[in-house]
Amino acid sequence: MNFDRDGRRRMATVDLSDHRAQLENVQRRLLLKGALSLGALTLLSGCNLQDGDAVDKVLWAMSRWNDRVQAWLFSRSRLAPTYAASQITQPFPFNAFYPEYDAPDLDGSTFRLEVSGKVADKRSWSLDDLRGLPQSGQITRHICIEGWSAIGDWRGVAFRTFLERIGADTTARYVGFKCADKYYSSLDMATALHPQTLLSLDFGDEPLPDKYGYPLKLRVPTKLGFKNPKHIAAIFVTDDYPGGYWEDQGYNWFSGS
Ligand SMILES: Nc1nc2c(c(=O)[nH]1)N[C@H]1C(S)=C(S)[C@@H](COP(=O)(O)O)O[C@H]1N2
Ligand SMILES: [Mo]
Repeated sequence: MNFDRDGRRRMATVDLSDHRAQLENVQRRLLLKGALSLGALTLLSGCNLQDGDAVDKVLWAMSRWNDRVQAWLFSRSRLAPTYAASQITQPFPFNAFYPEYDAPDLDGSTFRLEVSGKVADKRSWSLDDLRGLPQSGQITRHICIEGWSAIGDWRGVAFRTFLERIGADTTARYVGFKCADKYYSSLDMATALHPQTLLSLDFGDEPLPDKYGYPLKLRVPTKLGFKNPKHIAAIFVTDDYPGGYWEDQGYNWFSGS
């Protein structure tokens, strides 16, 4: 805007046609910038993102890109730290998308773990079948995205051993988990095969208590707590991205710890 000597406004007579493309470009960039900071704000304030929203699309694309970079950086041989028995957190915290008194109370005698997808042997497994496989244990730190961590003692079957027994196609991309409480999650195959990924039946010397995932929990010390499904009812091997309960609400899927 220009002003004449008396302070009155005078319209600029610049021909904008030369600049139109450039202006549109700037406008687009500002729009994107606005969308990103709005997205960041939405994340910080914990609001739900709307379906089909442009902000949502940008953020999901970023998160998927982030997954690829993390998978690439992830070392198959890197081990999570282990701890002494004296360092175990007492009492170990409970967490789920419901209060502790709603934890499923399952009957171990009739329990069968279902297996499906890209595997050679789809027969289901009883708890005795699983206890018949070689057992091992770990004392590791569970880290919850909500801001707490605790050291626990999980024992059971190396998940790699289980995948070998069912003849899993280990060139498939994902292993998915369906839980008795409607929770679900999934892992990249490299993490499923990681030496510390454990199909856990026991917490210390005892079968997993209800609140910690009876009768089966996948213990993944290289991942955040929400990628450690409790009360596992079914396992499937697939190339189709299975997502997860929190993953589908925007938690980053890879979530290494
Ligand atoms: N089936 C099931 N598994 C689950 C959850 C859940 O709500 N249901 N919550 C996850 C989250 S966010 C955390 S932190 C851990 C908590 O495990 P804990 O109760 O043994 O501490 O379980 C994970 N696995
Ligand atoms: Mo968590």
